Amino acid sequence: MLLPTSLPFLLAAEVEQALHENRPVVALESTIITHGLPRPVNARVAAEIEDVVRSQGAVPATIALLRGRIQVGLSADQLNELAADPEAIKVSVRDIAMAMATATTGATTVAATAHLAHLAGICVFATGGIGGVHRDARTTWDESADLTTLAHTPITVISSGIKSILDVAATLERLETLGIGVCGYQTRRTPGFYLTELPHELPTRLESAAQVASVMRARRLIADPAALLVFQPLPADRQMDPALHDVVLQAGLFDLAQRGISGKDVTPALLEYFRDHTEGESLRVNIELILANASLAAQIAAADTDLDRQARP
Ligand code: PSU
Ligand code: MN
Repeated sequence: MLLPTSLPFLLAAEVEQALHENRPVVALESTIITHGLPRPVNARVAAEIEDVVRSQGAVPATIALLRGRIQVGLSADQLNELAADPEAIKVSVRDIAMAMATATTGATTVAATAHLAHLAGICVFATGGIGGVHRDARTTWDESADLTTLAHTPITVISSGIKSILDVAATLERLETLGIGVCGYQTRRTPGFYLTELPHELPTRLESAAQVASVMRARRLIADPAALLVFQPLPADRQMDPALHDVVLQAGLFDLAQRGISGKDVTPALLEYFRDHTEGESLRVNIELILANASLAAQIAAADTDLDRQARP
């Protein structure tokens, strides 16, 4: 199934063929599987995400490092193995080479997935929520490497906006400073991951996958070096109860501070706190939004390859 190449990664045959034939491919991150969702539900969800991409006519390429080898596209067995592995580490861009050289198994964050997907020639990537500026960044300097990587990685990322656990206003400012493209999918309000909308306005609203593909094309023409973020909100009747959300968030931030949790453990610990204190609501919402994003990503990837085909004589 996997073909060895001279590239630093192994490309699943199906992914390689789709890229070669200019058919739609959607990259998927793996940290959400190992660190964002609990075992054993994570294995089922990882497979469902891939199924949704396929049902929309695109080829899924989940990215991870297996014993130090970068894999772009995992087999069902590899996906299950990764989901079940409690030792799998969270790999951001700076960790990729370390993991390669030490034969470590790790799951890639948004930053690392974006980097590797772009290296493999994949233009569209789906995730749950991107990282950003944490609420206490003024003292901790905790800002996700997702932001700096996306500033110089030309890929389109479909997510549910900025996680409400972050400093949303600061994250929007940083996205502007870093020149990262931001648009709401059929909305002008910032989606807040668990929540359908936050009060913050977005600079642009796009209406369709075809329109997103047109923006992608224009960005290529001007050699825009940054990513384009497409924020898709959950329907209002599917979001987490905002009152429950606010209570759990405050308690969770306090709990993390008490336990002295910092660095790369913050995001997984806060997501876990939500899971333990919302009776499954955060898990339901997390799963629904990632599936919705995978579906939209596949439609955008298809619109992008269509446009590309039309543009060629
Ligand atoms: N959103 C989720 N679940 C996750 C993440 C985001 O719903 O597990 C992961 C992504 O991989 C993202 C990372 O890149 O958290 C951000 O971590 P940090 O804040 O440490 O950069
Ligand atoms: Mn961090």
